[in-house]
Amino acid sequence: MSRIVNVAAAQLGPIQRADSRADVMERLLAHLHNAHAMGCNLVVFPELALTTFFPRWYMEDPVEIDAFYEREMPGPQTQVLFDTAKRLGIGFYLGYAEIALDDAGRPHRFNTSILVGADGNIIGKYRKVHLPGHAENEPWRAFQHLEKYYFEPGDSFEVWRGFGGVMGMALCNDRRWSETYRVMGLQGVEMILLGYNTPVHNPPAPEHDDLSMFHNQLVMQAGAYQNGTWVVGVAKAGKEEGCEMIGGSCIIAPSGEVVAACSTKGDELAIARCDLDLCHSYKSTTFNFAKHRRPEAYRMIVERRGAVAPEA
Ligand code: CDV
Repeated sequence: MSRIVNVAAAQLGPIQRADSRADVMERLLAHLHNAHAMGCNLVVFPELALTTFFPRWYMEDPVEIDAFYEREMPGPQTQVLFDTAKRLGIGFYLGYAEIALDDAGRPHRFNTSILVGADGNIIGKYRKVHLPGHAENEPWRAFQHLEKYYFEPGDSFEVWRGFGGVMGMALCNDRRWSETYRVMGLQGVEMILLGYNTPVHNPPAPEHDDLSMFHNQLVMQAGAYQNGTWVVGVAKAGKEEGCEMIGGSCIIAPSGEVVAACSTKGDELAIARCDLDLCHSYKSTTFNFAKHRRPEAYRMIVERRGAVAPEA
């Protein structure tokens, strides 16, 4: 099987609250068609790609809240995406808000992504592990970030066989944590797909605002190089409901080099021909984990959560 994946980072411009699922679907379908016309076989959409980034508002009405979530995937409004992808023979990664019912019928809400193969079947599902922001209503902020209120955290980073290689998924804030990449690296990941919604302004640390694009690239390039994997990072960008979000969607090689990038803050494709065999020279030399890693020196990574400095 070919080890070349022609990938499109399918950046979206803003999705306003008044935009319907049908409006959004038209934009996703346009991306699928354009990517297919350019010879791509995998399209990567952003985090929460079907709606506006609703965790910026505190809501209490369950009907209002649940309107942002998908109860089934594919569902009545998303079936067309699966059908079109299958007809074109193109796979996709999609971020969305998920409601899942447990055995007792109780709802659980997750910030989720799926990987869909060129045959239209779901290869894997990932639920966001690192939920940033806060759980309480903090109305004094310019905008809120209530992911800890709206979602339960996922509990694992898995990888799946697909597209001729080993594929992994992550979502937004996950990209800032080296553990995200390393846990997948330890499972031989060759391409990590990652959607994000990142405001330029960081209310708890406005002194970081000027560095938001730098940090975006820094973490993804480091994660790619240190694990010898491709990384495809895709933004929902631009001014959404008054909140300015970074763009900077890009495709990063296992060398850590950016090989394709979006230049606008709107709907845009960045495409690259990704050879999964390029992972090998990093995974077998500098980052030959079996040869060079020393897990016995890393125990604190899993045993300790917060930092504890020695007493003065
Ligand atoms: N959607 C996110 O996870 N956004 C965070 C913001 C809050 C900083 C991010 O890490 O980009």
